[in-house]
Amino acid sequence: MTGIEYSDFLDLDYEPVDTDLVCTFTLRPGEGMSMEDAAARVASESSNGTWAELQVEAGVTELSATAFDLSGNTVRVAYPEALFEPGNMPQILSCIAGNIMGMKAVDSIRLEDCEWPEAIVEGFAGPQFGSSVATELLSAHGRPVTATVPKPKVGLHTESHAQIGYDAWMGGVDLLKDDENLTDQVFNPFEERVARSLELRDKAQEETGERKDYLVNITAETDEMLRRAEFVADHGGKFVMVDVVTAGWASVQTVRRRCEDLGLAIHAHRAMHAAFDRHPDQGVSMRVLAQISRLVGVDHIHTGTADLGKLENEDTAGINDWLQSDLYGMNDVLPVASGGLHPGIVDELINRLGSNLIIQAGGGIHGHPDGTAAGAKAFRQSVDASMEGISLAEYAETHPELKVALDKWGTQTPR
Ligand code: CAP
Ligand code: MG
Repeated sequence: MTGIEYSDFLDLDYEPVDTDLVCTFTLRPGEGMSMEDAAARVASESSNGTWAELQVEAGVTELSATAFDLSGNTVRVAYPEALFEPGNMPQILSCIAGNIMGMKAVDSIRLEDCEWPEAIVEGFAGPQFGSSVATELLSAHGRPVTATVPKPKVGLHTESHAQIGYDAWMGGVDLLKDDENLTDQVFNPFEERVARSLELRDKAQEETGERKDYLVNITAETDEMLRRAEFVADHGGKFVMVDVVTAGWASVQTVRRRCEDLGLAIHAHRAMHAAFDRHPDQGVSMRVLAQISRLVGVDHIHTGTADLGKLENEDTAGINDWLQSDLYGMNDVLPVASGGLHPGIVDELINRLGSNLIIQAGGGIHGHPDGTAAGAKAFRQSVDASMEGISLAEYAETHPELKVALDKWGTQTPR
């Protein structure tokens, strides 16, 4: 037997090994604590220690985490891979973002970043399609995919909702998307909406010669999500959408498995992410939420608009780079820019984020003075102009829908 106490979890000179999961935390020590004291308690509580000194069997200490690389309010913690159950995201998060988030030893703590070792990555399915949806499932060759969410968010009846989808597809948008809080309500029942929208999608595909599709929000209790995914596949849809934070990571893993059988791509909406990532001192960063999303296997995820939209953003470009970087051969994730976008800021958005992207607009299409069909045209025109390297103002001279949009919204970022 050997004793373990807090000081055993701190080794400022520790050099992580390839098999460690390394997490970067920002923390503010509790009253009367040094950074070293607080960091050691974080490593202890998130691996195999507790407040009391313990006598443990030989071998147990091999599972201990080590706090190291302390600088200002930042510390890195290395976790040995044997601490984790392969493929179990809730278990991993109960370690690295669990009790430590509320311990008195820290006034605040935020999980900023993770460096994932190969063995942990291999335990997860990862995205089935990732960026390849743009050309494998849609006709977006060499340009961003475009998407639209009907507004108002909820309240539209099935026929009007589907008709808005049709108008948007006809105007040049690739994807119709359900809003995050539209699932199966009385005013717009799930099955009717899916059946009718996919019928109109087929019509729009025939009429435009472009592949079109529908991001169907299946968010619900897990078994019900699986049933809804099957319904989408049975009706010829190729995409489902899940509110991944509110639904929970374990349920996304289950949905991912079924979507492989069904050949469906998963669009991740991140509603509620800001409860974790908005406070700069506390919680879990969007970067880490995006990493988790890639591991559990979503194909697209909302990552913000690089400060061009209506919502607060955290380092959209850096997160997108991570989503598209190499991760032991795991597929990438196609990032989604959304929230307050309209034609007048699309060129700058592409400038900041590149074109391997889904660009999504609700109000910026349906709020067009001449309605959805014109709004969709204006939106697509703004994408085409940006890809051709022509200024929006110049393109608008020969594209009246874009001109009307620019006259209305200019190049302002809405609030
Ligand atoms: C956008 C949106 C999306 C947000 C989500 C909305 O509508 O449908 O849910 O983009 O935020 O409900 O606000 P608008 P994020 O185009 O009308 O703004 O993408 O940052 O996760
Ligand atoms: Mg929405």
